[in-house]
Amino acid sequence: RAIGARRVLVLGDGMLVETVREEITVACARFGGQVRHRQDQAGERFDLVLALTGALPAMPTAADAGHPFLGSDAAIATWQYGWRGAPEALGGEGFVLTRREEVTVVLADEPRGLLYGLFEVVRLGESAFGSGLGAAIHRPAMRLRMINHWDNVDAHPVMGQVERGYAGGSLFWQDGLPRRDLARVQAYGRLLAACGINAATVNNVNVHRAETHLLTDRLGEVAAIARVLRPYGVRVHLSVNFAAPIVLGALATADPLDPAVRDWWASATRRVYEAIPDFGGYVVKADSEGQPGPFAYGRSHAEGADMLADAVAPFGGVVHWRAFVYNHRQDWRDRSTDRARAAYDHFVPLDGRFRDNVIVQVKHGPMDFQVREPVSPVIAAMPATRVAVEVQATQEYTGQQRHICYLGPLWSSVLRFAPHGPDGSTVADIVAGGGGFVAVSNAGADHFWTGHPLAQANLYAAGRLAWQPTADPTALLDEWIGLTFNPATGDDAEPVRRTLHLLMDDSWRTYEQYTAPLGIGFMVRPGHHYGPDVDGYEYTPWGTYHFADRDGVGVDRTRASGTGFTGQYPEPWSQIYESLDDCPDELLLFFHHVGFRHVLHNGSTVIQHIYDTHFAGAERVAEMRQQWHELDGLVDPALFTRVVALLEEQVRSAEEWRDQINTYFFRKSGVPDAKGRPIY
Ligand code: GCW
Repeated sequence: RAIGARRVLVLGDGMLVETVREEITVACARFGGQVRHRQDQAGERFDLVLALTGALPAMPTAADAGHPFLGSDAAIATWQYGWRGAPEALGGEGFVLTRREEVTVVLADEPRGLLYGLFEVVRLGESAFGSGLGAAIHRPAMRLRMINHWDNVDAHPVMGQVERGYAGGSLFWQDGLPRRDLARVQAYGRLLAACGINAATVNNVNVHRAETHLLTDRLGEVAAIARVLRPYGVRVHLSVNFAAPIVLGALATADPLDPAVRDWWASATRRVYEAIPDFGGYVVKADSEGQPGPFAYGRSHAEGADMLADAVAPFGGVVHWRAFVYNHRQDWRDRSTDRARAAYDHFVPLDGRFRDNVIVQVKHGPMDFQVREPVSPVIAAMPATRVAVEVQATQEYTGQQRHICYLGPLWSSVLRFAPHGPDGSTVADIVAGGGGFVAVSNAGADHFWTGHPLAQANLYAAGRLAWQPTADPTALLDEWIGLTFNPATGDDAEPVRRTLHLLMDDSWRTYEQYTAPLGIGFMVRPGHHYGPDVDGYEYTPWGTYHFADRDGVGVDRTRASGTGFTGQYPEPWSQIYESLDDCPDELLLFFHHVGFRHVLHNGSTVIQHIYDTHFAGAERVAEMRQQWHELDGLVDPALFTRVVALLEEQVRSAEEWRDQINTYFFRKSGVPDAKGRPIY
């Protein structure tokens, strides 16, 4: 409404400028405003001007004083040249937002910048038109802000249409066929642009048979999606099967050094670019959880990645090569294998051997998207390689979009982490210089996009943090609330805002409280990963995670007596994590095996902390259910009812976690709860 009720001038040409025009035209048609493509009458005034700098008059001269420029004479132009003369270029996606003589102005050098400027004005709402708006240059910290879909073409017999999807199926495919109506994909492109995301893979990193064909004979399906996302500045990338030359090309090998294999990829890639000229590149999960890779040919991951990098290089493409490589056929009796070590052990020796257009894509923690993990040591250990950090918006291990779990604070803590200590660069600095930020998508065909309507905030925060990693995650949540629960749609804004902050601000920590304690991770049911099962993985080939016995719990990852994982960190963290005294409480059991009566920095014993947090966490969820009920009648009834049902499940599940974890540790330790609460 803030824009749609106003007089707007849009200056410039290009597909994305057309998108901006279209957005404003629709808003104006709804709320009575007007949109113009040029100034028809001298002196005509506007409330909002969005202009490409190249579409502005050349130099403001005396003659321009009378020029009907933007309805506010040549002031803006003069000012604009002030910016342009400045050393800071706006870049391909940046924009200037300011207010001059009662006109709100967005200027960008490129159409993408104008699109992001539009969404910034949308975010600001009425305050974009108030005198308090200061001039500012906005530029994304990261060039690549990517979403990875784990969507399958054929519904997988175990994983379904979307691997780890909790949002009602794929936006792109259903039962082996592309969705015919791409209107939803178009709306998704708009949503992504509004969050600041500019790249997306559309298919699962586990590339099964049907999906392998997206590279060749089913490429048209990808091109159709790319066509729909393009006007929103979102480039499409594809997850590919490393064995594609065998599966699709009838070659006997996929050896990356074999000339026939290289030729095969070169010509397949050429055809991809013929169909999708702005194609982003490939994402590869190789030698990981059963996916094929270069190891089969005695080649390194650098040799594998570089071969694909050479294929996309002539077209400006990149290869995202995932560092999620570990032995998933371990023997639990073998105490020397530590899954946490694997990515570093495989990749750090290859630093400097990857082409410039290879991005090593690293999960934010050394394990697998647990509710609490240290930051992966790989991120700081490959200075000669472009590194991207990967987070999981889809809530595989954080409540599967049945639980409220706002992940902004978790991702923010990762991005702010300074691997070399407080004076060194942060994770955000490192990835901004190379590979950027990747989030596994939590969106699907669900009416509310994300299954749990409040999980939308995670998608939003992912994009916004990639744009501005220093942003306060609570402030981003506030933006999302403002954009989603809008008085224009009848929602009563203030109580909704208050209650949603109560429910969501600390929901990640609440989830942590009632699930796996003190950084230990997992304890989920094997396979689907929902709900508690303390020993579920303990004796499986996937890794052993907690080592609880009658005396204590935790994994000794020290150099002194454990797996040596602490040695993968630079100082000061290497020392901090190694030391039982210095290791932060929340990661204690990730790094150390301690007795149940070990005293934490917070003064509690490990066992009492487990009891206390589990009672507190489950109690908090019951309170959250109450608080949500206060919004009855204040938000869309369908959304209200959906969240009511999900909170019922969250309460049930939190109690189940509480009781299983508490009972397990009571039985192991024999130590009763100091407060005598029920344990079974
Ligand atoms: O978290 C694990 C998931 C797998 C996933 C894998 C990965 C796509 O359980 O479902 O596979 O990580 O990231 O490759």
